[in-house]
Amino acid sequence: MAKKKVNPSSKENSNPKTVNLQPHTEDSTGQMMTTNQGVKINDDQNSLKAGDRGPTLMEDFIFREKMTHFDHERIPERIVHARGSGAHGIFELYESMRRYTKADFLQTTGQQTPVFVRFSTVAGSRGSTDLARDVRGFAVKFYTQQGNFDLVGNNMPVFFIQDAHKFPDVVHAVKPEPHNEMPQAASAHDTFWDFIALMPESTHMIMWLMSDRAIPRSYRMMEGFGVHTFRFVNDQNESHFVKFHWKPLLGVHSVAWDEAQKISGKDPDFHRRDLWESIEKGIYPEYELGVQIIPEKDEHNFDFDLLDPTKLIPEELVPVQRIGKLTLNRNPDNFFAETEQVAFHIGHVVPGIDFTNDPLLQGRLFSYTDTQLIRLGGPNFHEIPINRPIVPIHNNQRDGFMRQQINKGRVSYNPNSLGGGCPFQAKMTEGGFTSFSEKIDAHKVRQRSSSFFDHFSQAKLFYNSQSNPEKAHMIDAFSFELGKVETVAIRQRMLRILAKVDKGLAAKVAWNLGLHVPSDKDIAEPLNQSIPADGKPEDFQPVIKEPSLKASAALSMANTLKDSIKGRKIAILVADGVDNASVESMLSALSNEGAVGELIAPRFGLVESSGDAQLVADKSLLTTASVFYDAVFVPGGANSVAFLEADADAVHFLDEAYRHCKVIAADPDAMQVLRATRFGRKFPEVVTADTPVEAGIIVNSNRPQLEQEFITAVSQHRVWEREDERKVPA
Ligand code: HDD
Repeated sequence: MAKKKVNPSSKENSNPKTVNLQPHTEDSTGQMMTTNQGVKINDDQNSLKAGDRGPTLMEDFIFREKMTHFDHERIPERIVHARGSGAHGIFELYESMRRYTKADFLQTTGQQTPVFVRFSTVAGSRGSTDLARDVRGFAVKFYTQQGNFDLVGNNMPVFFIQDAHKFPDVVHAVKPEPHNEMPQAASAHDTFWDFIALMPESTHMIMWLMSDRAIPRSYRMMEGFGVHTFRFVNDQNESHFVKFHWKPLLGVHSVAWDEAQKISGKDPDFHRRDLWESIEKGIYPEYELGVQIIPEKDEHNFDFDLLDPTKLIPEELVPVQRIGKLTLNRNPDNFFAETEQVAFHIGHVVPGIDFTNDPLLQGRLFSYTDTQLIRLGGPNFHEIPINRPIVPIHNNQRDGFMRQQINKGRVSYNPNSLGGGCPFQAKMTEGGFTSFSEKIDAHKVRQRSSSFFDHFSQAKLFYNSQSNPEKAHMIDAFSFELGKVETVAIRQRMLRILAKVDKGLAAKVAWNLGLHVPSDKDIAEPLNQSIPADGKPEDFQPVIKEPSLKASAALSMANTLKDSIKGRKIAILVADGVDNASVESMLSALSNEGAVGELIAPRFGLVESSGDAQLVADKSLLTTASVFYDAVFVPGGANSVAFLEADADAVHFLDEAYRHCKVIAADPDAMQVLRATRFGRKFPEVVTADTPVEAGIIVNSNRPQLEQEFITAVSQHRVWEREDERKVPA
């Protein structure tokens, strides 16, 4: 196996996990082809035959080896989160957490820990679209000096169910229906909403799932959450409760639903490509790690249960402290070896981090190892390079399929005298893991605490916290999803649940579905829901209460960071005769802000500019579409403008960008291209610096002003208010 050459002074080599992966990394550059036994291969074109037209010989070990390996290439995909994309990176601590935890990687300011991150959708298969309306996984493996710590979170801070016992049910309900395996990567079907309408505890999560959070613009622009309440334990054995957050430095942004559906067809790898290309270009995705810390004594001070994973702690009640930064700076060398074989487990913790009795968390502690056993084929999956810790492993576990480690000596038990008692157990002071000694004195029961029965107050809090455009998107999302449900009774049941969150929301969805708005009497009726066989429905009804907060700013994407266009993609529509100076000036203004401008021409090849310079088209109108860009610029140049104005694809490009609320800028002499669109028919023919056209439409004869206004407008992400009046049928 040829080792990949590493420059000893390179950044790659300073990452301990990259160094740890090196002995397992192969690079065939300049090498001869061999069998898996290392025998050089002379002919990789033909099998061995009895005569050139005769049968293949059994003896052909080269053919047999090649074919057998190929026949066994596939492994089972993950039961959930099958579709994912990974990246390597570094976590750097800003602020020591020593007061709260003895976790080594959270002790010293400036300390760096290598990480591998996998983002995913939940419901779809491995080859499904990135743009499904779905939860996104955000799983981080920290390779710490005390062993691996996995923070296996999502981009939503709550979950569908309160008890892991219901996980197979919610997953069966959302996956394609078992009789006909439809639909793929979509929750818009009967079985999902049948289950949800019978599970009021899902209501809060459903609000998140029907919000724009479920259709992120990029993995770089979404939050992450550990969801459960965990524990930090310090070296005095004192415990604090902790919630983990990831806050993207580019803010939290989404695409429009119509855009998502189109991207799904035109580039189902959209998020994967965005992550890959950003890292290749050095525009590294960055997220700050936030913690909400709650002293043990405050456990019961909230109007919800800290152990209930359908609840979040509003940031107004417990602020999020940002304690470090995650930077993703290296793409994997091999998708299968790294992204597919990485095995996360919520039970991979290090001293200083511990669990709580959240019943969802407790059940997850079983499921993750169990699933790797079938998916990765046996108990040695921790030896797969991407899963290995950067510290050595010493224990008495032995053998099993695909064992890699060669354990020396005759001893594989403890206690022993023949091995000098090795490997030793580590004292607490030596970093030995000890579970937090929480006192438990209880009856063994299959029950749920009544403190888990408030299913609507935080769903209301979430809805009330949304901006008007966000609320409108949620109404559309519910209407779309329930509109795809064929069983009318399920739609009706769901409307009753929505009415308990917000009557206006229920009324608007009911209108779109052509159904009656649930009456007050309907709303007051006990809910039909899942209960144990001997349970009385009245004992299981949700507690109806108002949220203690009216709204929480952190829950709305409208309040997110909007100060940068770093990593944004801007389309520049050009044709022969385009004003070269305008294009160059815009490209450099964008690049100074870390954004990427792409020239889109009617066809590939060279574009002759008005200044006789030749530009190279990055994309042609045939191979790309407005849905891949955050904004559009139309430069001047008489011939280019005349061509684009008459080109249906160029006009459609602009109309669609407008429909998806994107910022559009143009040189004043390109005004006629805008006037050829559906939205620009009434725009003035002449625009100067003093005549604003419309929000999000930037035309200005003062060039520096035009660029500045464009950059500021793009940093605002979208002009959602434009949706109030749907002018364009795109
Ligand atoms: Fe899970 C994968 C996140 C509840 C059982 N889960 C998986 C992944 C993420 C999450 C991000 C993909 C990891 C990767 O990229 O390889 N899961 C969550 C979150 C949950 C949650 C944030 C609720 C707070 N999960 C959950 C429950 C169970 C599971 C309640 C079962 C009791 N999850 C699994 C699994 C998976 C998984 C079946 C499939 C593949 C894998 O583990 O490695 O074990």
